[in-house]
Amino acid sequence: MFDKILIANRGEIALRVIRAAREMGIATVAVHSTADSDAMHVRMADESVCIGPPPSPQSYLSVPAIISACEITGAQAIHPGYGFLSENAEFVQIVEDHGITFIGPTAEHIRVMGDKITAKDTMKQLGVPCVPGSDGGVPDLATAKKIGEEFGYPVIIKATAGGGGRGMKVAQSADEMESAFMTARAEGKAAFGNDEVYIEKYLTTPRHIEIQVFGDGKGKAVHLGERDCSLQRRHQKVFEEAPGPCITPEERAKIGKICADAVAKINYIGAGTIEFLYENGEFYFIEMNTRLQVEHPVTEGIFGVDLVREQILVAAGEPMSFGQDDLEINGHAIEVRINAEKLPNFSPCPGKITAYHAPGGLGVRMDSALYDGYSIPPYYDSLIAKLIVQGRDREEALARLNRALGELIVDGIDTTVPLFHALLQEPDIHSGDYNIHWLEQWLAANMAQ
Ligand code: MV4
Repeated sequence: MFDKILIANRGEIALRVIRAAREMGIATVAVHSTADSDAMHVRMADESVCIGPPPSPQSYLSVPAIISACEITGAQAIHPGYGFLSENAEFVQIVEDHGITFIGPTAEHIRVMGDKITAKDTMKQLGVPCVPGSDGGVPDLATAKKIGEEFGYPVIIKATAGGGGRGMKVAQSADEMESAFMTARAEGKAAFGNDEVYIEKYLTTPRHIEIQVFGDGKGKAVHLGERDCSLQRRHQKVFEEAPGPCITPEERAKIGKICADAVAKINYIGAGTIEFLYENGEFYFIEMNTRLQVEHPVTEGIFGVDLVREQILVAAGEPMSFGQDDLEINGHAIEVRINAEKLPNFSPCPGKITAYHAPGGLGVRMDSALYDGYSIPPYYDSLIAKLIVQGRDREEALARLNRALGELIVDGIDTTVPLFHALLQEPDIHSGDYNIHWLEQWLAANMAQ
């Protein structure tokens, strides 16, 4: 096992990794920008290294600075958290070339899943159900129109390098194809330097259901059920839950086995998420994330496992601590993402926290790097806390969420907490009757500016 690991991240996820490492008796190194000298992850780690000025490209994304911090401190492995360098195949290659272990998948798996066409190709080969559409890239408009006729409108044109909803355009009919195709291409080129696109049948009212998988890199893999992450605003998740309110045990076992078998076959190592759209009882693969996700705590809650500990174990070449038969669902968990943002526009709202009190009690987990008197810097993501609640069933989890939100105090800045109080008044949230468009429609109707 490692003696010391470096965490190439900040905020709540850096604390999350430090906590797992500490329980394993592993020393931790925090890295930070000059804007984060007073940040909680720096205080909580055993050691820290300043790696650059506030802008991420010169600090949290600076590969030479992070490799140097590893060498100076003697850290044997790097945990990337999520975001930043977590899905950067070149970074992983450089880390390994320096004799440092990357706590995550191989550079090759990250590369394959980072390109959506190769990801879909791979998953299709492995027997994972995919959205009907083009077989790989679509080279020109004439081919795009043929595919539109073949699968029937509406279709969606997606940039293979796309992400965060960029490089994605819907064509409702043949007349819209030219503009949608050209725009998706241009956005792919501008945002990612890659103009390759593919086409899928557009699913109009799906849910976003993702399957958590975990592999040991030696041909063994398990699934940890699904999360329903349909409640999103501008491709940012807002509220996530496990298990999915509309997924039956039979559906879970079937799609879960397909996913676990697929990643076992490619010797996948560590945590991964296979994203699906779910409509009319069918799962359709869209993407795979090769990292620990923001919403991993809901899965940890219902299965009672520590996914970060497990990531560290397998990265060190040790066996996983559980198999599929050890995994059983207990109750229901919900996470809400609390952002330093001002409603109704969700405009970023950094600043000084003048009073802070975290909720507690049975079934409440608060993952946050906030503290009383902390100043949230303006340079990074606006996520300041994840409130995760668990109950024996969904209604109990929702009641606990309401209770915990009521206990939370974050003074001095605006947060998205009022949004969750409002959502808890909605019958559709209580019945679980929502899809990927529900939140945007609700915001348009209830938060009109
Ligand atoms: C789709 C889709 C409908 N049909 N693909 C959005 C970002 C990327 N992860 C995939 N996305 C979508 N792909 C087909 N064939 C609708 C979306 C989509 C979406 C997906 C998940 C969660 C929220 C969403 C909001 C708008 C569109």
